[in-house]
Amino acid sequence: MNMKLTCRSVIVSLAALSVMAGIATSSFADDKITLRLATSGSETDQRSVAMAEVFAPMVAGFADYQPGYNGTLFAQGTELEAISRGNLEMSIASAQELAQFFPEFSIFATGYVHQDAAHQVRVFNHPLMDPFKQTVEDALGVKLLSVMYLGRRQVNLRQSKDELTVTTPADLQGVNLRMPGTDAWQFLGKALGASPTPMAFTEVYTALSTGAVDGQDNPLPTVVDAKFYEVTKQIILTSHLVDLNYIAFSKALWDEMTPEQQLTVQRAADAAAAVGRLRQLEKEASLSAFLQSQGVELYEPDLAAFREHVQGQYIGSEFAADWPEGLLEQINSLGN
Ligand code: KDO
Repeated sequence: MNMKLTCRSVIVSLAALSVMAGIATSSFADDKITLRLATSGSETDQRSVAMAEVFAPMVAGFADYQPGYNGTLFAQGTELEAISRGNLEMSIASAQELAQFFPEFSIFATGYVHQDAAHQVRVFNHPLMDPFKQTVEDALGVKLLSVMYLGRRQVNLRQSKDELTVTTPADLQGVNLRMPGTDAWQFLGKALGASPTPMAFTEVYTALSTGAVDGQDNPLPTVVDAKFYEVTKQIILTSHLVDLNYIAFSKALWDEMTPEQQLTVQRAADAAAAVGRLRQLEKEASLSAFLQSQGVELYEPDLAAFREHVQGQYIGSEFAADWPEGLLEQINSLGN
């Protein structure tokens, strides 16, 4: 993955591709298929923007892209079942949600495993991923098209650093940390040393503002996009999970499409994921100064202590028991 490509050069070349795709399929322009995408993310989140700016135009020759943001189409965590039942065509899914159906997916949601965005891409495109993709298609009727970069998750607290300084996981004992609702997320919250509270993403801002929770974890771009900085005072740069999402697509709909349409949808998903990844990385590298200007303190804890403690929690856990033999070593071998 040439991560040096600028967003503009990628979009310009993709626009040319979408024109060709449009020409190639203009004869089907009348019977367009509807592609509703459900996400709990906002319209301004970089994954949403990339889908609207890159994916939608590339498939416009035969498909009408209709995104539903902020959980308005389906509540967070219910999207995959909706696709499986034929009530939805696409979602921005997570390994943690897939782990609810297929426990072995928890390895892709394990703290301190993926090293960076490029590692995520190598893992998703490696043959080791094939049985995972096949299982999801066969058992759930969902096709995982591409991997999206969500970013390095950090611990974000209401308390100021003076009120609560976090150096090691022991300092998070008793902290009521909101985590998304699935078991894999709750386990990660405990592995960090905190007391996790399950809660949908769309409820987090209010819970932080009222003190219903002490904090949440998300990458810096999400903290800014969701305005969590308005109701929190510190960010501990744990980078405990280099997080990802998958562009999930209805397998039943995929099987009805022509090979040309399938190729265009696959290319559009890969292109949107690539543009979103570049933009998210750019944002992640540039937001600290803005957050500090908003009164949020950012600092690194004892990263070795966090890494050792979190990894120690997974070894021998119910989650690790579900991982295919040798898979963690394979994933690690694809790292830097
Ligand atoms: C969240 O709920 O904290 C999370 O970051 C989990 C992700 O898997 C993903 O669902 C994300 O929310 C949403 O896309 C909102 O950014």
